[in-house]
Amino acid sequence: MSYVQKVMDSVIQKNPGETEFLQAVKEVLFTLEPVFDQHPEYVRAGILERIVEPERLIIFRVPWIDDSDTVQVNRGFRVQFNGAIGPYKGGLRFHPSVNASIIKFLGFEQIFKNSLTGLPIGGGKGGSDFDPKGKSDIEVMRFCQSFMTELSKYVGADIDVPAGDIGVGAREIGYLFGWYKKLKNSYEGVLTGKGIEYGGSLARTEATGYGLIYFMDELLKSNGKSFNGAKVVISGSGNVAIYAHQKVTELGGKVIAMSDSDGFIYDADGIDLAAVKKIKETERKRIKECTSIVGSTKFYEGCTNIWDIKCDVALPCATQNEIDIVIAKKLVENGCFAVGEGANMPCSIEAIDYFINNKVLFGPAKAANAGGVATSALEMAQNSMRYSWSFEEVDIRLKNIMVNIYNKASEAAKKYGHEGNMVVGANIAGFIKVAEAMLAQGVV
Ligand code: NDP
Ligand code: 2IT
Repeated sequence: MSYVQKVMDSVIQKNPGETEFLQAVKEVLFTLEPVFDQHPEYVRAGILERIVEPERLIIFRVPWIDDSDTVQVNRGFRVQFNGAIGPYKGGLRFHPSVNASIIKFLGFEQIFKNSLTGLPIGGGKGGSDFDPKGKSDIEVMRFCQSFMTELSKYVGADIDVPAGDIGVGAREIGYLFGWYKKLKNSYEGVLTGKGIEYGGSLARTEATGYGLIYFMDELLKSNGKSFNGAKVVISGSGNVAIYAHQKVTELGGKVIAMSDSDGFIYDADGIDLAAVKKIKETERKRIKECTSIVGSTKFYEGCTNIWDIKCDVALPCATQNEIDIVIAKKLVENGCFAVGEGANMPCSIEAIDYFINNKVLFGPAKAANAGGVATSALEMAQNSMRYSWSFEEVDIRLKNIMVNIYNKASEAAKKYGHEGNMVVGANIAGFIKVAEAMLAQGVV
């Protein structure tokens, strides 16, 4: 039995039923096999055995009172997965599906993604099964305050710096920041994704979507293709999806469909981004409402059917496991030549293998969506300096980071015998930096 298989078996045995976490570990581990042939010192130091075990997983009760004076209880999580190269860093997800498996898969992926950015940030993630949908602002505030009352014991600007993810945007970050400051009497960069007025970075809002397109543009250009004239389908209509749309359009592509968990909207003339922003960002309504603003836009129920639409480039930007092998086959059959993961783990392992075997240009999440956390690290840098850069300065840095990630992943793929395979390249490049840091720091 191979070394990697032995470690995988032990992870399966220690984390029963945690399907998302096991999927994320499996996807990484088997791509690392060539590394251990060249680096037996990693095996001797038990790097792999240590990296799959979170340094800490904190689970806590979050009680709060809703608008009808009823006590509600949610469950809060923070996983501090790996702190070898910097303070733990990663978003908070508020969604009813959140559990330990989901938080651990996200935290595990974050280790390698954060490493790829080239910036000093370790891997972490957190969240709650709280559902912000349909809650009043005051309910969201009460929940955030209760959540932070507990979380504040474990985070800090040099310890662990959370940010947004699904269900956590500027509103939630504001409430969380305000409560941390009150509890600790400390004005520090404990969270990123803050408002511009109180320490946020320009371009953080746009960063994940823009970064995805900068990465995919590099991948397309290196293979003689471009976004110019391409038909693009984007799932989701949240933070990542909206700014991916904006950048695709700037580069001459046409986004013909977007979705939320109810269904998708389609418009052959291109989805009107202003309408989506009004409905989703300003009014917090459902995507089907866009049809009342733009006559040519049609709504269809069922979010996974979005992948039946014929497109050149598919950008899953909603959630994990959106694209399975059946959908992957459909996309390839319809002529899709590139897939970029804006969401975390939106494609199953079988789907990824199918894309790669069929020469689809594939941008894996750890590389392709790293622009958000990279810009969070730039926010941390600006907070430390007590200074702020202009939008253009941050955007140029973001673009350089995404191009560097592309180059690092390409070089690692080539060096370890999988030229052109961005999955292998991103996993190996991300892993080696963390492995070297762990080796240097001894068994901790
Ligand atoms: P938002 O909450 O802003 O938007 C999420 C979007 O995805 C919504 O349209 C939502 O629809 C849809 N969605 C969420 N869960 C499901 C589900 N179970 N089934 C179908 N649709 C769903 O989140 P973000 O845009 O921030 O995050 C999207 C993805 O990108 C996530 O995978 C996240 O981890 C990843 N990501 C985010 C980064 C960031 O900086 N924000 C950075 C890197 C990755 P509905 O409103 O109906 O729930
Ligand atoms: O998945 C992710 O990289 C994020 N949700 C962003 C994390 C961050 O700290 O900005």
